[in-house]
Amino acid sequence: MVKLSRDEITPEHIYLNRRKFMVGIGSAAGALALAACAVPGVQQAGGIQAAPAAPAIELPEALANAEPTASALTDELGDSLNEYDVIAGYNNYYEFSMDKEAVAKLSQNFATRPWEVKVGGLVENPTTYSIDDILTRFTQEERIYRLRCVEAWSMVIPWVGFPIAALLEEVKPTAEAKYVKFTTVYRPEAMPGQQRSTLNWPYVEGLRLDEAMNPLAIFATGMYGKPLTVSNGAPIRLVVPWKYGFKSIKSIVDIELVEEEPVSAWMAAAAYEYGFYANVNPEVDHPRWSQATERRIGENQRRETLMFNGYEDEVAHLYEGMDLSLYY
Ligand SMILES: Nc1nc2c(c(=O)[nH]1)N[C@H]1C(S)=C(S)[C@@H](COP(=O)(O)O)O[C@H]1N2
Ligand SMILES: [Mo]
Repeated sequence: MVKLSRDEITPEHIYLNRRKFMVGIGSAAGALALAACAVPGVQQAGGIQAAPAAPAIELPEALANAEPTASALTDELGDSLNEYDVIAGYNNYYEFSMDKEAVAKLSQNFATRPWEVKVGGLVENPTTYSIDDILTRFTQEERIYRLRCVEAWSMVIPWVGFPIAALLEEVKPTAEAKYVKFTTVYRPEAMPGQQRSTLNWPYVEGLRLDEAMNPLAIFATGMYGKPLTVSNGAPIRLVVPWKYGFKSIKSIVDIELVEEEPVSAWMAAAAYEYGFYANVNPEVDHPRWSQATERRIGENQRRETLMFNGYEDEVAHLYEGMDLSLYY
């Protein structure tokens, strides 16, 4: 059981194991790709910067027992990373349990191999990928992001993954495609929560195509330099850091490009409380609680919630002309 104390604020067991972070060859193409995808914290004054190059990370399953590793102790705002055990042991994953501290144990024997992800709908190249295809085909890199749950708690997590855009560029959405719909695996015999009607299973989420193409939106396949735990959504989940955590759907098996706005599992359950956009916004309260502040796991004091969870510079342009108070 995870107990949160002040002692756990500092992640002591971060190993800056540079050998595992193979710095990619500094090709012009690599540098351009990095410049185009403005990772917060990476200064880009005056055009292309030589360093840091996006480090490629390999995630063989054998790394499941490795020490957690991360390239930094904090995010770009200076906030400490949460500890590996806390991130892996305090989860929202209703397919297993509504008790955040019960998910890790209940999910530990869930099989994530073999695993296929089917990508179809309004695309030129419908493709079914095996998870091992995905791990080798798309360059995996570290992204340290804040995760802000709609329940007003948050963490800082060093994910490993790759941009959604990289996968969409391979399957080539057609001109009619406006949204991306993501679906979680349906396996009620192995997911006890799916035997109850808390939500309409399987869990579904969606993004507008331009949101999905934003460089901050990733598929995560790892965390702290290791493969994802089942509790964190193994083998592949979404991470959309400027939106409430429920948008970041776990254990994805189906991706469909569609014309109409998808109805997410949470919209079907309570559209008034959990809208399609669900951008982190301290000024728009949940009908039942304030969103102005949050509890960072491991801290005692509440802290102020940031507009778009602190990623305003990267994503505000996506919502120009929209009345944000209407898009919970
Ligand atoms: N399939 C599925 N995905 C899900 C959820 C879920 O219950 N089922 N919970 C969401 C919520 S509410 C949050 S806050 C994040 C939590 O991610 P974490 O447990 O990796 O921190 O996962 C999201 N993705
Ligand atoms: Mo959440």
